[in-house]
Amino acid sequence: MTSGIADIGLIGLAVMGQNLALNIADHGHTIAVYNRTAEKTRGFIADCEKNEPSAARVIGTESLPEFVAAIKRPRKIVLLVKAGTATDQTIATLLPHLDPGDIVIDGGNAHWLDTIRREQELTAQGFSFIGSGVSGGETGARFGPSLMPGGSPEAWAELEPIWRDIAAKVDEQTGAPLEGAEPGKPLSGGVSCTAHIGANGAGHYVKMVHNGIEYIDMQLICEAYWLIKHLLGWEADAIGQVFADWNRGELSSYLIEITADILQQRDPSGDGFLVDKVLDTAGQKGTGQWTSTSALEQGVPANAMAEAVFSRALSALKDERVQAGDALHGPKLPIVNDAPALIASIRNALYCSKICAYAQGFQLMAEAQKTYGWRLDFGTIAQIWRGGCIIRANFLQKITDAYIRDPGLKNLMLDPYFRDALHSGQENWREVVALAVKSGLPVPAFGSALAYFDGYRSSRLPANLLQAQRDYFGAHTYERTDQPRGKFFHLDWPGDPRVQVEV
Ligand code: 2AM
Repeated sequence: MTSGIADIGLIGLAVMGQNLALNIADHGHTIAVYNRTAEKTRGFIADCEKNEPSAARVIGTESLPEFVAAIKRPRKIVLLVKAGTATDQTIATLLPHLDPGDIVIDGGNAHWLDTIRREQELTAQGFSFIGSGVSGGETGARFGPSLMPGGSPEAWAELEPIWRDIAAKVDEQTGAPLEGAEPGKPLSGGVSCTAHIGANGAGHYVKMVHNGIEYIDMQLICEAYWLIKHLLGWEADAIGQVFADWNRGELSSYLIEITADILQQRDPSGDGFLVDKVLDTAGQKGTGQWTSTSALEQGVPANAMAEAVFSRALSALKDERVQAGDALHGPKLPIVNDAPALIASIRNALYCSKICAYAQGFQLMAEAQKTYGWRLDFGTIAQIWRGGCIIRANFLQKITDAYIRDPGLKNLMLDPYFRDALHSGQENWREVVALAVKSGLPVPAFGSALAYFDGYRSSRLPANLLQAQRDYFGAHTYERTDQPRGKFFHLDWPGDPRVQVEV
């Protein structure tokens, strides 16, 4: 087959695909684009010609042979089609047009097991496959996403120059995201928010955990907002001011920043603030659920992450909750007089809970690398989340620092920086959770994060009783504290200890 002039190709011209294509073109790379429905390609090319400084580097194609012929070999072809069967269908129609050595890059939100399967299938046929997490939504895709590629090192070496160019950038010294890119004027300099994550599905797994962390980060912020609203009775804009203040300190992050904006937004179609009119039912697309399912399957205690998913599920039961609100009664709300003290306590509760939530996310990745045979670099993962993506935050630099201090760190909470933060914040954290419980205000994420902290630091837990129960009804055996690990015993309960047997 002929070799074309495009440096890379892209299939799937929905919003993410269009933005990523423009980002690639803005960085001086020629890109061929294709979409199943050709009208979309024509519309995109027409828009480009009208509005985009880099239009000359975007080649619209209307058939797969034309598309493939336009790309230099070995071809790099990015798929940004709907995750799931659409990806498999697209790959199936594309493969007959490719040559050995060509590289297919899936930039969708694929399930990592699908990515592992696809990588195996394509490799067996002489192609390469990279599953790359792309985080940052439309704006990220356009001006710098966080990119989490998984696949063979050889395939990554081919893709790396373009991926480094288009990724978000952070300041080399401070790790702060660089901003100010415009159409046709990409950023120059800075450290790119991309790195080879690992083999096959590693990139999509890490992207999924990013989303799971995003769920819990958002839920924690919502609980902080709810406590201030109900315990102090403040209007949304005043609470927005609290978040704006928090955004100047340790909590500084994209999600805190947008929360301050959202809370201060007036209703464009009526009185008051828009947030008070937004229906309290949260949607979800599934990556939070995948994260929690993966934690359950691997036995990783990521309880706060799961609570964030369950909280959305509970929120969706709006009609039931409205009925239950009449039927089931809680305590009266207390009057809190010392607003500054309460706000400072909630801030500490939020920060401590956030540390636990991230600790859970990193524990999950640590287990997954054993399960799937990856070697993940946690400091680098935190680093590439510093720019472009939804959970970008100063905090992530602290995580990178922690893994630089100790690459074998067992749990983030054990790092001196995070340990000190937990020690100094925990009194407030406990007060806030206790006050919420007494007031009947739900704080599932604050509470489960605290339970994780207390459980993790307990050298003994009541699982002694639990294991005895298991032995009682199911002869599941137990180990003894006064015998070496690995020796198992069974008792014919209820009975005399003398009939205990080693099994
Ligand atoms: P379309 O414009 O032809 O619908 C997001 O839905 C993107 O995925 C769109 O570009 C869409 O193409 C593409 N897509 C969805 N299902 C597809 C399929 N089965 N085959 C190819 N592309 C698909």
